[in-house]
Amino acid sequence: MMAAKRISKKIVVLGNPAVGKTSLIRRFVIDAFDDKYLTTIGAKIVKKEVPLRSGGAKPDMDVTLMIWDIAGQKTLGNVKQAYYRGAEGAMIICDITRRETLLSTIDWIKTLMQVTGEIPVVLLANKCDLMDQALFGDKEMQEVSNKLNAPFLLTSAKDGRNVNDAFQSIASRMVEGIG
Ligand code: G3D
Ligand code: MG
Repeated sequence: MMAAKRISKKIVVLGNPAVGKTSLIRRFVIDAFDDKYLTTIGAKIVKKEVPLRSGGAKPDMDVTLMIWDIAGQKTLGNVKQAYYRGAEGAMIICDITRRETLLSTIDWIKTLMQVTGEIPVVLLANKCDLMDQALFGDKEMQEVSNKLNAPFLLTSAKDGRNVNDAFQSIASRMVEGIG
């Protein structure tokens, strides 16, 4: 059996303040870089390897995700271009309890793609453990998902629902080169 091919990919995690970006990354990542990797552009970078196994249909791959998190509570306007540069995939997060966070996702992705061009994106509606407080549902998610050409998942950094699947999804889309 051939060894899995190893590749490394930068992804950026985007979305309005307090949607749960850092919490989702923490839930997913075990192997975190030290805080000294906080860059001068205000990004915290952690890495995690994601195994992609197709059961023989395609070659196995181990994708090391270099996951860039926005440090602090930066908004779209003051995220530096260097944060986006070189990104090969993006996770865009909104919070089901705040409707404006869903609408903002389109602006985040536009700004990103002005720097990166078309890259694979996954849309996450986080805090799905708070479904009783949801201010939008699948229909609105589907509309934004279509606009962004990105699949969407309901996630919870609190109970862990779909967190692994979300990172698996972006990893496999990047490897398949789906724009
Ligand atoms: P950010 O990195 O996008 O700014 P954070 O967001 O990860 O810092 O999360 C912001 C707040 O939302 C935190 O609460 C965090 O605990 C909470 N949160 C994140 N994800 C979830 C989730 O899936 N479910 C619930 N219920 N809460 C979540 P605090 O109170 O610490 O500010
Ligand atoms: Mg954060």
